[in-house]
Amino acid sequence: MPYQLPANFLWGGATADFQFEGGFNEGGRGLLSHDFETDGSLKIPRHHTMTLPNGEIIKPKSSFFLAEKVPENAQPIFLEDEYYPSHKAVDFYHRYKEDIALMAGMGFNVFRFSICWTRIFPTGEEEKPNEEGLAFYDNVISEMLKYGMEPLITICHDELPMALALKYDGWSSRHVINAYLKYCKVLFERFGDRCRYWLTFNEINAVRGFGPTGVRNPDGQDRYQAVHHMFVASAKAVKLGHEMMPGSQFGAMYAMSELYPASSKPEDVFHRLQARRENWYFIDTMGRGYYHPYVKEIWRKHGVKNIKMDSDDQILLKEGQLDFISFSYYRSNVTQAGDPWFNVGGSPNPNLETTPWGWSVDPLGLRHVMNEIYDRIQKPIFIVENGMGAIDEPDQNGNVQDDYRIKYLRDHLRAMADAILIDGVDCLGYTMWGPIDLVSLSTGEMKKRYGFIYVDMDDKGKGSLDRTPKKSYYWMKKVIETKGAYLNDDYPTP
Ligand code: BGP
Repeated sequence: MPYQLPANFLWGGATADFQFEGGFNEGGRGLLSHDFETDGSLKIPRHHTMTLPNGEIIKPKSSFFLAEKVPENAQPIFLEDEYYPSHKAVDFYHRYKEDIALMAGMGFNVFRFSICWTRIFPTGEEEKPNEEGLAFYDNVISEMLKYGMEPLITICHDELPMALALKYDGWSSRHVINAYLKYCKVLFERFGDRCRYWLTFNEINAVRGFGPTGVRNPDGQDRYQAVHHMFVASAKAVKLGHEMMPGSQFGAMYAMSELYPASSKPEDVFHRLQARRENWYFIDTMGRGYYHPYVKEIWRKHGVKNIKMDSDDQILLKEGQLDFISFSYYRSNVTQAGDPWFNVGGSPNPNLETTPWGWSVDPLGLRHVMNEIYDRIQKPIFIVENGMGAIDEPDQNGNVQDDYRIKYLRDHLRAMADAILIDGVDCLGYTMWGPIDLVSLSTGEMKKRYGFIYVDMDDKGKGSLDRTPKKSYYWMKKVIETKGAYLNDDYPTP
């Protein structure tokens, strides 16, 4: 079947504030938990820098997948000999006009970005929002609309005002729901007339650690309690958003790698079902509006004794259901009976090639995931992150010939088109992760690049920060221009 996607299909890119903006102490912005995260690599995990009352420095691991405990009396501290990538990131804060123009040059009709909570409420609890922060996003949105780019706004991308983390133990407290709602209301008031698509949380099924949730003991009981509060916060935001902005569309975003049983042994296949439910837990509850019976078994496995709920929480979940389901897809993994429950994501798929960061490349897995979600929830879906983190070496003229990225994207876009055109999946759009190179979330590196546009900067923030389109930029421009027809075999492929 020829690849030709509907005229209203949304094509674009996706970013997150603390990986992209920089300007961490400008415009009245308050501190985020991420501001205290160092850089790292595949071998050396990123860490927070903190201090104890006796002056001792501690460095808890900041990986958002791992549950690392943070002592109750630890306070964040900046150390002179550490590099903190969020502080400068790649400087979108000062270069947004140039960056948006570059993205518009590829024909993007959507751009997903996240609003930095502490630009709007520096500690999360001020009575009035910070006007300078609102003005920044106002300018960003106006600039996008100038080029016909639809905003897709992530309200909270794995982040929390540091003040809320320290004061309330983050999302383990219901107080944070009120702070989040206050923040949402301001965004809806200011931007609601111009922004239709909203995501309440990013990868809510993956966030566990202190960085994104502010929970110091993110195991079992506390984690699932925090997640319940996030479910309620999301539902309230959706309800409020629908009231304040008729016609608005709400999603939340889930990390959805493909997951296969390691073999056809019944035990492995059943284990896969159970491991997958660790993700369905989030999508089902928010997408269908209620906790399913299987959640009891999940709580039992994680040592959860009791989730405290207010009497109207269940009604809220129902009323604040999502309009669409959005997700990130990068790779596939395998799982087998006996794998520990903290490793629900599985291990790299041995049948596939991997990226330099060990992520298995699996385009068909994307088609499978799209079908799985759509079959289950029967609401439109939106692929809001996908892409290949690779090492790009500019040639002597400063150009990057990234044929490997073109191949990765071509194969994934074809799989996506198959799911839409052959399987009948209702998919609103596709936003490639990091259209302009930005800081990696998992490792804090700069050399793990995703972009169509090269940024001259190294892992320690050195470089001119100049932007240069890569070969993939011109390729993707053609794909968008032809609404996917450029994916057909009659066009040149690398
Ligand atoms: C997702 C996050 C993004 C992003 C992406 C790529 O988990 O939502 O913030 O960074 O993954 O991951 P990484 O940056 O670790 O390569």
